[in-house]
Amino acid sequence: MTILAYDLGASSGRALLGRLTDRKIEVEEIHRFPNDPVQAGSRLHWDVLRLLHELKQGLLKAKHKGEQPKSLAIDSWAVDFGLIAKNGELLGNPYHYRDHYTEGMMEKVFAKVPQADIFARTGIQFLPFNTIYQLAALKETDSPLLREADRFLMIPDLLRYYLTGEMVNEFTNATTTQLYNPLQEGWDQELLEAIGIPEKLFGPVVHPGTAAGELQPSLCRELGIDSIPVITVAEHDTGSAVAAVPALRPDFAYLSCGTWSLMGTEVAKPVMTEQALQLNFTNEGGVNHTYRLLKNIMGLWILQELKREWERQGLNYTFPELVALAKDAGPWTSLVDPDDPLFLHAGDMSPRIQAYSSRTGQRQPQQPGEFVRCILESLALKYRYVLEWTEQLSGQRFEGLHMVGGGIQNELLCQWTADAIGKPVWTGPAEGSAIGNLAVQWIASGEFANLQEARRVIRDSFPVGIYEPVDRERWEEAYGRFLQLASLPT
Ligand code: LFR
Repeated sequence: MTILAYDLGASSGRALLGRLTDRKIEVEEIHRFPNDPVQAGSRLHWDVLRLLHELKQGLLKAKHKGEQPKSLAIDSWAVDFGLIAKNGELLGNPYHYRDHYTEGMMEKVFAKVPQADIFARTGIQFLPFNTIYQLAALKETDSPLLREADRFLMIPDLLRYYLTGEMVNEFTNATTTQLYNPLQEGWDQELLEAIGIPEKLFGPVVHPGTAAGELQPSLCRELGIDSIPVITVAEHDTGSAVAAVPALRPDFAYLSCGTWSLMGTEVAKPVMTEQALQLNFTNEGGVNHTYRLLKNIMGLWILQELKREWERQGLNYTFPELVALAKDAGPWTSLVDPDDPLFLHAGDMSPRIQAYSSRTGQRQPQQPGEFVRCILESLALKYRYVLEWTEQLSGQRFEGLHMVGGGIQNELLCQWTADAIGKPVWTGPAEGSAIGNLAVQWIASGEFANLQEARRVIRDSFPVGIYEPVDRERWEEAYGRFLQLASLPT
């Protein structure tokens, strides 16, 4: 039985066919496309209609292979959204969460609702680009988009709406808005009221694995295909990635590694303690009413931006070339906290890394290899920090760390992560989000009884890489220095 998964990341998207044969999953990537944000004047947008075009290309490619998928589902990055007018049309082009329009908005919202209160209602970490601050920014500027809006749809909700004509808000993404109350299991109406966002925009929330319509007849005619049922999965890509972690025990730690690094553990109930608030951990909704107690770490974004910066200077390196340069560069030139707000927005990263290094009394990296080494070592050390706090907050001890996502192709990072945490790292699958997307479609159709069974089949279907920690003393010493210069709460 063939099914179709669309996985949209912050820099590229893909369509994959999934097949289940003899309790083994096979995936075939049939379409891959860039997802380049577009700067238009002072605003940074997602090109959502181009994404819809690419979804259609995926359908055509499946058709040309003679496939008629039994179902399809979409997952993407979180927090971003489109607003729909009364006539059913999209108002404007969705903003990119790295746009500057939310700057200073967190503080303004806290003046209306205290920060601790927002956490007590939502359990969600404070990131300046959360949907709540984006909507508050639209409200503050009296945006015509918000004035005219009748419905709020997150990116996969919106694309699904284009495919099916039905508007449904999906749970895992809904939680990332910081407007969803997991204790009341619904949109937090008092919070919405306090920031002046009309409740009517928000529809009922459905969980992953729900039937959410069929391809519209007009679309089927346009492409010359038969209709396909559309399913909600964990439409937040991180939710899908964690669904694909091939862990056999319930108490496991994961690191979903891509543009972002998302590290944490799966919990049955959100951990909404004072300490979780202080450490800015989050509780994002997952499959089967689970929650992901995790923390966002800036991830490979800084490296992606360095690569683009050098490209602008005419220096074209591939990622493997950059990693090779890092390997050859001397260790510990400089360490940075990758989550310093300096690194959040697009732009030249090398002067920011140099500024951070000077500010903290370290030598400035000069050569590309030194910059890349600085970022990879710093990420590994930040992983150690977040893993230790995940243990504390969840009251668990992890024997190792599961790494999933495209970032596992960076073997140096996997090894250094093992070295930094002093525990084995188990890698795979690299296409975590897409495989988690497929798995939930198979749970919905009854092929898998539950998430545990899905994870067992994923484990049997994809090889797991193992990295054992080495060089412990040097990493311990570096960790001490890292904590000091990053001034992290310990
Ligand atoms: C990862 C991710 C993160 C979310 C960030 C922004 O792709 O979905 O989980 O915090 O993108 O949406």
